[in-house]
Amino acid sequence: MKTKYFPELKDTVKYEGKDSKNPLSFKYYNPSRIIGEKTMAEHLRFSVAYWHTFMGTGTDMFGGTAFSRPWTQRNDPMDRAKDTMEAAFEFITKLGVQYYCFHDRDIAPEGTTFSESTKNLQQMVTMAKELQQATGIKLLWGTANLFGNSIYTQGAATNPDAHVFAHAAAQVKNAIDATHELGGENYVFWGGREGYETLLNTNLNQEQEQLARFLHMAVDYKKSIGFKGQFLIEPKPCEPMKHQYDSDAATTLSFLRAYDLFDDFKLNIEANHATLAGHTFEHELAVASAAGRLGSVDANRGDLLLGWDTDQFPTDIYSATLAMVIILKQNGLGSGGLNFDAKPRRASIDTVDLFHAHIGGMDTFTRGLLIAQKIIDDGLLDQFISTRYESFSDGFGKQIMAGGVTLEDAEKWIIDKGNPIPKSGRQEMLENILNDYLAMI
Ligand code: XLS
Ligand code: CA
Ligand code: CA
Repeated sequence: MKTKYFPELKDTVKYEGKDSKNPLSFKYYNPSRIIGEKTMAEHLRFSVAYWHTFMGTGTDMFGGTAFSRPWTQRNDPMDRAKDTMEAAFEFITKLGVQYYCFHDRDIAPEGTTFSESTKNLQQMVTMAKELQQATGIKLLWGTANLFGNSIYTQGAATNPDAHVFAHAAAQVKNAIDATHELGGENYVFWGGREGYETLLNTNLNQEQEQLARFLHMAVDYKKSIGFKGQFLIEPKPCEPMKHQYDSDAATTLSFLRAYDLFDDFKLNIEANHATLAGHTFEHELAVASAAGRLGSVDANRGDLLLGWDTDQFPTDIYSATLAMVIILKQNGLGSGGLNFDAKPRRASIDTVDLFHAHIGGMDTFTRGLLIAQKIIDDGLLDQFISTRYESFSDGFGKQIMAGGVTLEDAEKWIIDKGNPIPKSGRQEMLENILNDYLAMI
């Protein structure tokens, strides 16, 4: 195996079982092991995020570059892009992951003109295609960076200037082309700066109509070129804007319904965005899944004490278990996957930290998968929920759901039957059962 940028590992990361003391091994993730009807790799569909893992420099609000990677040493931006891509495929191969995700500007530097940026992107797509063929690594999704360039300061599709809208549309066209060319299985729209700072300069209706138009144009383009990947929208409530239009799953779903886009999009749910929105990760997954619209997941976590988008690697087995229950119940993520939109902390300066971070995230979700499968196989928790609602599958409850009951009928029925007797929700018992499952793996 080729070793240029990651000498800490001569070969791929191996499954060694939970008693292994080797920190560069998987304790739980064994890609070919069958769970239910699929292998672990097929269930989990892990993906590496190009921007954090290969472009990240550890920068924060108070300080610049904390890690200077060996693939970012050459002066020419295209040389750096090529070295970065070579490093990316070495890393992903060694990690044993099947997928990666990128923004257009991650893989190719922006040029001085639009055409030069397009040419750079096309050149890097050619290189990515060769490396994908050589390694078998696939593209989970592509996207366009519509937030970094200062022209997008006041939004891309929702910018008050049609000139900026046109630039964003042209950029998205090329990013879809790149994704299509590389066999990308999805294409993501994260709202970036699609939001507003102050109502004093904002026309809310106009901006949302612009956003809808933009997405319709993308759907039309997708169809015209025969791109079969799934379109995904990624909700986020704030950061960079104070108010974002796609603030959470429920808001995004009603936006899609209102603008006749529901059938063309699914959601990409990110854990850290869920908590920023004041929800749990599993709430956002459940809302998307209940609407038949859960398409993919950005598997990371925030820090509730910090309250910003810290994009940390997932380590919480409790949360991963609840997520995997939802994913298994909808029979998987289809063309989606679990993308580690996460970065090591600023003090984790070594390239080996990138392996530790991903290995931890992968084992966390694998444990979630194993526990979730057991919970579903046992059916205990499902049984509790169906019993809790059983009064609606029979008698008067059934008539209510069939639409055959009026308020007057309800009054008559209550006078006849008397007041309801409250029943316990048994939350603590259920939490204890869940903890018992967590301890079994
Ligand atoms: C930023 C988002 C972004 C999207 C892709 O907070 O998570 O990285 O996933 O543009
Ligand atoms: Ca994300
Ligand atoms: Ca994020």
